[in-house]
Amino acid sequence: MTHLFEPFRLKEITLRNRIGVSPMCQYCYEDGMADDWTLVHLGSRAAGGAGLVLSEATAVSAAGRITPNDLGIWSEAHVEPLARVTRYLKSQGAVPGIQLAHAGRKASTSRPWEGGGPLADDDPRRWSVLGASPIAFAAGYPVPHELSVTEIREIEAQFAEAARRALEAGFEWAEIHAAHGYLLHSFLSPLSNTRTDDYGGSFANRIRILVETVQSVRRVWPERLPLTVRVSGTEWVEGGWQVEDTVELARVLKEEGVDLLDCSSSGNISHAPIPQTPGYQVPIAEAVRRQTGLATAAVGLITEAHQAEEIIHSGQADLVLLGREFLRDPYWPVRAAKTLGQEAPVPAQYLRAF
Ligand code: FNR
Ligand code: 531
Repeated sequence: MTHLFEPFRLKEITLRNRIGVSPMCQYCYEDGMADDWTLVHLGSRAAGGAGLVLSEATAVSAAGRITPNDLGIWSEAHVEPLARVTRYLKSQGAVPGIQLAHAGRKASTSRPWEGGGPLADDDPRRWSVLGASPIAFAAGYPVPHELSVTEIREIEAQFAEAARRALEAGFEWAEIHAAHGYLLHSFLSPLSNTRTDDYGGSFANRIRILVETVQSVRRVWPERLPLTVRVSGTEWVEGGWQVEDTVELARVLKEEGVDLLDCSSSGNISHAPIPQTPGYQVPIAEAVRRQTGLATAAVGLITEAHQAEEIIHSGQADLVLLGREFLRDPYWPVRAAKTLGQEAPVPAQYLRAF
């Protein structure tokens, strides 16, 4: 048995292999409602053999969307359309996961194929953006409203409410999005958080909103189900969030009942140089796993079967998450199994094709 195709048990959930679909925004929804695209897009990757299928960033409030067309779970109406998807994912042997998100100061933008920047001042869909401090993400972006403590607590409660709905919708894995410059990440970094109250300044203060969000979600998310966090393990710039901070944060989150850290990077500093080499973020997952014992997921330019196998075999991470490669090939797990001489998770209907 290769390591990549060994099952992975976390709490009472067992993934059939170490391969996950990384969250990937589709920006094609009306009022946040999952639809046929969600079913086919995620469903085909479950049929293709992924062990874990993570939804795209799913907004915990309308204000927390990146674009007007984000997926959402801010109302009860969102539950059944999502439940239709989780039922199918489970029927194909995959574990359905949801990424709970709030875009913070990077909200109210257009879709990538419509330019991707802030919605124009005269765009009726535009809304005001929120953040740790009145510091715009980049030139041309709006200066966010600095959240009050009361508003911070309201957002923490929105994450918990979203987790409750996610449970209702049949998700078995919840990931809190604290990466890529969105709301929770923007509190972590001293480059985007210059607050002088209990949510800014010291490391303990800058991680407070994330810790409190984890605590509020953990109170509603069953102990038997994995609760994970995606972080940007480094911002790739001096004076920004560093891998050492991530290791320290991981120690705290492990104590708070987080079961795995999903280790991405960047997204908070618009001009930061990001390496584009195979597995460029794997060392972050490795550092966290080796120094804290917390399970980790590695993500970022993981495209080849032997590369993925080595990441798991060498103990750099417990899971590999694939983004773009899974867009190119929903059946990547089948091909990887064939490459590694492993029994392939081929749907019976397709057996003659592989
Ligand atoms: C992404 N990514 C992303 N990340 C995240 O945490 N939540 C999300 O909703 C999205 N959305 C998204 C959409 C699209 C179209 C792409 C290409 C990427 C980042 C993604 O999950 C992954 O971390 C990166 O793409 C790096 O992995 P790959 O693509 O090199 O395997
Ligand atoms: C791309 C991205 C990856 C890593 C760092 C910064 C940006 N993604 C991020 C996505 C939205 C689409 C672009 C999210 O995290 C929601």
